[in-house]
Amino acid sequence: MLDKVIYQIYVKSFNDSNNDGIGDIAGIIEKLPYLALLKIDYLWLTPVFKSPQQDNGYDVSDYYAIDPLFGSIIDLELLISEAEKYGLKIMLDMVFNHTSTDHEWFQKALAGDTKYQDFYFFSSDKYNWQSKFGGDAWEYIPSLDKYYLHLFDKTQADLNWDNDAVRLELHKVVKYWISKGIKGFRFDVINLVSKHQPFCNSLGDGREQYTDGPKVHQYLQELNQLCFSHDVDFITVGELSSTTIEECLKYANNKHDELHCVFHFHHLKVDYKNGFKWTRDYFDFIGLKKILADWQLSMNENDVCDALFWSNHDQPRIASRFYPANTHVQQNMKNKMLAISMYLMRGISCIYQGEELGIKNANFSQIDLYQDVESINFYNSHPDPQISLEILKQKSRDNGRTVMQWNNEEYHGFSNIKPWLSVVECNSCPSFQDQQFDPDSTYSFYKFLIALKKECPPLIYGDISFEQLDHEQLFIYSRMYAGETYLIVCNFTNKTAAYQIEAGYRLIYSNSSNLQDLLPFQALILHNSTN
Ligand code: TEU
Ligand code: CA
Repeated sequence: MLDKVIYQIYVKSFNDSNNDGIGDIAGIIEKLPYLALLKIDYLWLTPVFKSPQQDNGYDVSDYYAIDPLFGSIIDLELLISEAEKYGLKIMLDMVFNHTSTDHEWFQKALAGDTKYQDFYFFSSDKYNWQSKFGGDAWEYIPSLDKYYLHLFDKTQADLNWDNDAVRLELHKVVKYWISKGIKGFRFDVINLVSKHQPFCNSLGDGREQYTDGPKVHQYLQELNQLCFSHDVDFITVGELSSTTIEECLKYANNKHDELHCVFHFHHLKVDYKNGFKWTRDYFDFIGLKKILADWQLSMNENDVCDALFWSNHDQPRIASRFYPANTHVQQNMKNKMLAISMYLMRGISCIYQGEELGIKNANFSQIDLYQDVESINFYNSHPDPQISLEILKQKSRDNGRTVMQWNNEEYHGFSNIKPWLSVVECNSCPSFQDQQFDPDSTYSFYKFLIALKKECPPLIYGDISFEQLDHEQLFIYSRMYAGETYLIVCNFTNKTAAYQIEAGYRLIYSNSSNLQDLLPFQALILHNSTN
């Protein structure tokens, strides 16, 4: 499993086959040759289920139906069978912490059906918890004189997993998609499903009342036992909000009786000043290294599989993050350095669409261009529109959601018409067309790196160790296996760093021909063998 590569497709923005401005399943089928060339193993599709799209599909109104925006069940079946011809397996994104308030269950609850009210959390009292998207997490329904819980948008009502009937329904959904040939799942915010009871007010924003709650491991073991295929190719990834290493060692334990691997986000909060997302121009490099080292070492020691990732649809683009590159050459080196620094660690590599092209942040200069509910809520709650726009340029989730840049046309070859979300505001945007045949491009490098890892057992199975965690510029780690060592040295900064290759090491790769110290964003892969 440690050798696998997952590629995340944000379906809405990948490829639009019928020119309505919205990416679709048939569009993914058209691009299977592109995906196969990258030599990835799994395609994780963000939710394609029926949804009012208040949170871009993370608000599901029918777990059995494909949203017509994306196509039909026939398209999905075709994708599964066509992908198989290329050796690619499909993973779906299951949003089980909540449903859309348009879901039949919630609608029945609203109409007064107490059976379905028990599918959610309805309460006569309200509590002071905050929604992750801003504002209160308990919403009042006058007709019932009750409040219901929504940890995200108010159209995303939290499901009551303590109700056996709810878990049974969710198991049915999982089994249905497995029967269609789905080979894995990503479970959205799965560590929030077990809430502490009885409810009470929080001293903070409420998160201690539901994060890694009392029965979460029991519920995941049950889901695993009753539903998961024992197919060796089957993969489950849990998305975990504000979790801990200790809990993750349980979620992804090596018996695999819960999940196979875990997404956790501490390393992507190192540019949150004082832990607060909506801030600018801050990057704690030493903090980043310590987080990566802590997690990697614990997971290595306990034989637990980590998910390695820099980006997803909730994150700004990694090419625009951390220290800025000053020239195109530096940007290209930075993209490669970031890929080396992350994907040669121990775990499943998870690449987000467009990362392999070095796509940058949206850089939208007007608020009307934003679509993301969280970004709009933030803007509306901030006193200074100019400052909040600048912050959105760095932190908005829409930065990661602009369309794939297939070519250099107005809409990047994504569609013939204006896409649902505006394209990146930039002068010369990196595109597949420009990079396809350029051996020095970010795209060519991703292909090289994926292939390199697959060929080198030490980079897959090797133990990991870290050096000089206090160094202000360099991130250094080694992977060791059967007498072989790979040493990875990355200059994370836009300044030259002093470094001398140690005796006995052979250079496997450098993203620059320079070997006198390390240029800005230079990275080395070195090898030493005692065999
Ligand atoms: O995200 C969970 C989550 O908590 C975040 O990454 C969230 O976007 C961040 O806290 C905001 O600052 C998952 C999905 O990936 C996201 O797209 C959904 O909006 C969310 O769950 C609700 O389903
Ligand atoms: Ca379309």
